[in-house]
Amino acid sequence: MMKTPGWLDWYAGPSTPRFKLPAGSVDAHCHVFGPAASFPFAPERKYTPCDASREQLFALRDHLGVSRNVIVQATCHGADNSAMVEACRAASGRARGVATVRRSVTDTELDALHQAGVRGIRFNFVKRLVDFTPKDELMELASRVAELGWHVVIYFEAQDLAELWDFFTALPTTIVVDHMGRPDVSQAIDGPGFELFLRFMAEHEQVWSKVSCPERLSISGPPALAGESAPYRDVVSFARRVVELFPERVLWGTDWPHPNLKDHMPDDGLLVDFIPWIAPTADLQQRLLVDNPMRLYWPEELR
Ligand code: 0GY
Repeated sequence: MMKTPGWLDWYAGPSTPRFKLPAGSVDAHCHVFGPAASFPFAPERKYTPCDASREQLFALRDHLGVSRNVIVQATCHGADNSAMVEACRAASGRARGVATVRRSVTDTELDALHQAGVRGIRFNFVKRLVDFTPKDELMELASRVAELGWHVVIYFEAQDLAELWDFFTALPTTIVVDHMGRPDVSQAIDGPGFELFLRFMAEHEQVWSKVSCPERLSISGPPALAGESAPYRDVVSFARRVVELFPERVLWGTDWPHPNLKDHMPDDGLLVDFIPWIAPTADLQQRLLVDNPMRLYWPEELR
């Protein structure tokens, strides 16, 4: 299948991180793409990626020293969750999933997703990735999955938060924001955009955030060589602020295989080395990487 022109393949041979992840760490945001020959991409997709199989994801997991994955349905697979579900099944309890479902999904299908390890659904408001879905349809789906104890993952651009605020805060589930709501890191950290996001979290205890994707948000980019300075240094203060203000409601993930990046493909080892810059103490690291994702995705193991 023809990839989208200019599509960057994921970084083969990631470096070995210097930062040693705590035992039981979870990569709470990653994807699988196809392989297209077994799991065709959705006709309504906005991009055609490279293949990125579950075996390759599990190899990365082991290389980085991660214990578990949360595999998020990517828009290129639409509402056909098969590639993600089969990856969860193949992980033998070491993966959970976040699905995309439409209003037509049956209770039996939701139960089957739950059996496979799915614990959430994703609502995507990024216009370059998906067509618009009416909010009443999304609210209906949220109410249905609330009964299963699932949460809703939301992906949006910073400039759309004000308009979506009332809808988000009316959702009847825990809400997990992708990539800190995509702040503009060229703006001041105490500027109106990021202040609004911090207020969104401060005023709503059900809202969690992934402090992921520095490579997507950064303007400075990675260092030329992984060295003394922080990778993606212009994102550090933003992510660190979220971790320090809301240590019990943050998650971290690689976002492998990094869809739609135009400038560079990140070294996943460097993304692990970003963590101590944003979660500087062992206590913050333990919560970010282990305690929080376990509470959200594997609560039965904590009882
Ligand atoms: C991400 C980011 C992107 C893509 C998707 O589902 C997707 O297609 O989420 C993006 O292009 O910003 O989190 O993977």
